[in-house]
Amino acid sequence: MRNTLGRPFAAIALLCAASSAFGTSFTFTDFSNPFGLNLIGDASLAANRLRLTEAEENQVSAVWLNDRVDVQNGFTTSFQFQITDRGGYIPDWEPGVFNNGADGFTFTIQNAGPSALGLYASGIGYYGIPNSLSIEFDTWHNKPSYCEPNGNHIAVQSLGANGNQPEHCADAGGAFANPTLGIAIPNKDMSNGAIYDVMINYLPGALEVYFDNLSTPILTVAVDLGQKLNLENGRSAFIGFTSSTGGAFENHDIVQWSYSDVPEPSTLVLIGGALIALSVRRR
Ligand SMILES: [Ca+2]
Ligand SMILES: [Ca+2]
Ligand SMILES: [Ca+2]
Repeated sequence: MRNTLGRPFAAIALLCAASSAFGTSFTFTDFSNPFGLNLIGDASLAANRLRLTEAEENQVSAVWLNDRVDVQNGFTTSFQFQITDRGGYIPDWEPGVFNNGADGFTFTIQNAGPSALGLYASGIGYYGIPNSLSIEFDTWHNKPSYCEPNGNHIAVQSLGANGNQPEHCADAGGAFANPTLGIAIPNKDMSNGAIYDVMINYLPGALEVYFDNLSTPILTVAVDLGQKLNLENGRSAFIGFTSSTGGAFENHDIVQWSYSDVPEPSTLVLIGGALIALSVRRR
């Protein structure tokens, strides 16, 4: 619930993307100006937020940054989400369990393309996207074949270059291996209408996911994106969000989002040189 992104910025969303030589860094303090974003499917803007899906049946969306970013360099990304107005179908296979509202959203890294879109409902908008890794914030307990622990979990999902899958176990028929690299159960209800903070940190070999508590990761997964996925030039991919609803639904809103490459020492020197050059030119 803390706003770790700090001081209130101007209302206009700010996108600062330097050339790849200097890394990529941007902050959307809100989404009044969605410059640089590709909204696909049912994604929309509502009250200066990125509304991945609204509280209606059978929605599916993706939102990608227009240009690939160098993820393999390492990055940190932070966002706030809020899930509201849950409703629709209530599951009948786990009586007494409060699980209405669906299906959740993901932060996804993919090199399938700038218009990639997965399946709705249990697919959370990432099911089927090849060459992807998704961190799902899953708010619906799908039937037992999905091996889901409940209707409120966070998981890291990838099948490498193959189409991604939302299950948390291998296919019984051998069609796919277990896509789950890690899974955690938050002790707070992600759909309760609160604004939650998320931070995701990656360095080659380790991906950390923080939820609500930004000092201790809820999930740490051993993964090297450059080995797991076919990245562009071995380094770059599209990043963004996916989401869906099914017979049950809720608003999935991203309130703000920031991203930054972890600069390499040589890049820091280059940035220093560029800033000096800029200050000289402006005199
Ligand atoms: Ca739910
Ligand atoms: Ca799941
Ligand atoms: Ca689910």
